[in-house]
Amino acid sequence: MDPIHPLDAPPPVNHRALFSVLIVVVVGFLAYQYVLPKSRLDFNRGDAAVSGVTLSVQSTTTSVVLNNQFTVDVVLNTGTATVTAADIRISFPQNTLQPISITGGSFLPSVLSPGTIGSGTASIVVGSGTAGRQGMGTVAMITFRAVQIGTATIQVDATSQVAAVGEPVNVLTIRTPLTMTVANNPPTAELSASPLAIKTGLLVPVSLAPSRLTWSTTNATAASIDQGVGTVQLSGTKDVAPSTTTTYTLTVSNSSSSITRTVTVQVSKIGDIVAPVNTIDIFDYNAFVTAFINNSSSADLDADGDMDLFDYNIIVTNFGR
Ligand SMILES: [Ca+2]
Ligand SMILES: [Ca+2]
Repeated sequence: MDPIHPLDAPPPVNHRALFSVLIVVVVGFLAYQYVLPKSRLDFNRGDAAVSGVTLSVQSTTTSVVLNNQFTVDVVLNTGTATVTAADIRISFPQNTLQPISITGGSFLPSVLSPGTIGSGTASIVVGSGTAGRQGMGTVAMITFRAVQIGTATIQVDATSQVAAVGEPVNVLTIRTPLTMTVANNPPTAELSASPLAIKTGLLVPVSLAPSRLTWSTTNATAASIDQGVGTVQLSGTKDVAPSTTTTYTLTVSNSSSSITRTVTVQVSKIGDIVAPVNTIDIFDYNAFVTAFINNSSSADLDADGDMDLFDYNIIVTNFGR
């Protein structure tokens, strides 16, 4: 027989190929209907306990100045859970931190129980709304005023609870506190001298006053001045009569920090009227005599209001020194 089919006959049906396609379709349908949904169900059922669910107190800084306010965040990390709600309970040292406010954060935006804050404790209950949340975000913000120098640890209480999809019990496993340091205000200080320039010499009349240092401070617990002055009150005055130009440094401190302030008392020789400075020579003598003739007050070297032989005595006694 001729195995060649006539040209006008239909092509032979490939039964084996059709059967293979049918098998693939049936297996795929069965897998879609039963196997894949079951595996998804197993995944969602959460047979293994969730882990890594953390409430932590966080802040951009761990130091605050006394009497200032600061805000910390309570941050939830959902770990492997899908979180729907959190009952957040915080404790803090009431001697150090004055409570101001607690509000809910954006991560669990529904406030289920309004925030309450009092001496040493704060709490709020927040929920996710229509769907659980995964990831990490702020669930509460707490504002305090620091009222005592020292350290203050803000704790997430063990009574805090977190609820998650598929979990009938509290899933909170990690609670992380935050320790803030309350520091004193930095001290401030002012230091001045009057007059800023004094005269000295072999013959220094009593009427030529020394320079008076005057200082004041705020937030300080200790103060001292160098150049032999030593420990001083937190504000006060002290007369000084250095023999040469001298810079005085006031050092002021408290438990947090210290600062310094300086002032320079210029000292020149009595009778040194004109340049060169600190040399009493014929030009100073000339300036004195000229002022004396003109009855100028610049000839009153001992500053007693009179221009007389005592002024003349000063310049001749110190001449050449
Ligand atoms: Ca001179
Ligand atoms: Ca005089």
